[in-house]
Amino acid sequence: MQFDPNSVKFLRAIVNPVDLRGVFVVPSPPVGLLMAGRSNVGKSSLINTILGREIARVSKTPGRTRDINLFEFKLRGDKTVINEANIQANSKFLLIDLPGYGHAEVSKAEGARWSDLLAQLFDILPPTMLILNIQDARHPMQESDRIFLKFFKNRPLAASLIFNKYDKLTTQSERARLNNFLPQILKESKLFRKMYLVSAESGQGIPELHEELVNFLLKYTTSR
Ligand SMILES: Nc1nc2c(ncn2[C@@H]2O[C@H](COP(=O)(O)OP(=O)(O)OP(=O)(O)O)[C@@H](O)[C@H]2O)c(=O)[nH]1
Ligand SMILES: [Mg+2]
Repeated sequence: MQFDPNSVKFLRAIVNPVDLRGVFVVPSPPVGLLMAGRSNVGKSSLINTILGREIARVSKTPGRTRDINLFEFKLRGDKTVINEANIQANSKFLLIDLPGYGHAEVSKAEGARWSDLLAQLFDILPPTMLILNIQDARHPMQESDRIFLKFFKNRPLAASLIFNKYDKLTTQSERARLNNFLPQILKESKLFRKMYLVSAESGQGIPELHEELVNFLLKYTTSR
């Protein structure tokens, strides 16, 4: 199974976090992916790479994605294999692009708005949504990342950590530095089921990530 680029649709932008209730507090909660990370780490770029379609706005100016953007997509099955997964192929999945956090020029009011949004979001986020924390491979686990992780630390939610812009680690010693740090991150946070080293730009590491995402999505559609 793969992501079906032709099925990708922008649904809407949410400005008021209260409107999240209409998305999650429903009889059949959505199955999907939630992208969160510091400003400019490449969340929107990764969405486009994962979905195979230029749908999320990419920008050189940090803090570009200000609203909560909702997208819909489907998976596409291998037509030669008639199995349960193919039957599920018509299911619609949800992808959420959260505004970036940790932006240096954020005002106090904006910071408070962000905390309020996260508190409300993690109060109602169902376990059928996989949290993808995107970090910059050059700057792992910044203070704002640690603050973000605290919001869902004690909740029964699944999360994976994605280091994007891996292509920017051009020397062996830079790559070794990050790799040596990974076990410590896993141990320290105990939140992540998996970690990925990827580049939205070069496509490096994306097939492995695809596989986990598809498995997660199918697990929840087939068990319904
Ligand atoms: N070299 C490299 N550049 C990348 C990669 N992913 C994203 N970029 C660049 O990083 C910048 C920010 O990308 P976005 O996808 O807009 O980042 P974002 O996390 O959505 O940013 P906000 O919406 O502002 O929080 C753009 O100039 C992208 O082209 C990558 O894997 N490698
Ligand atoms: Mg963005």
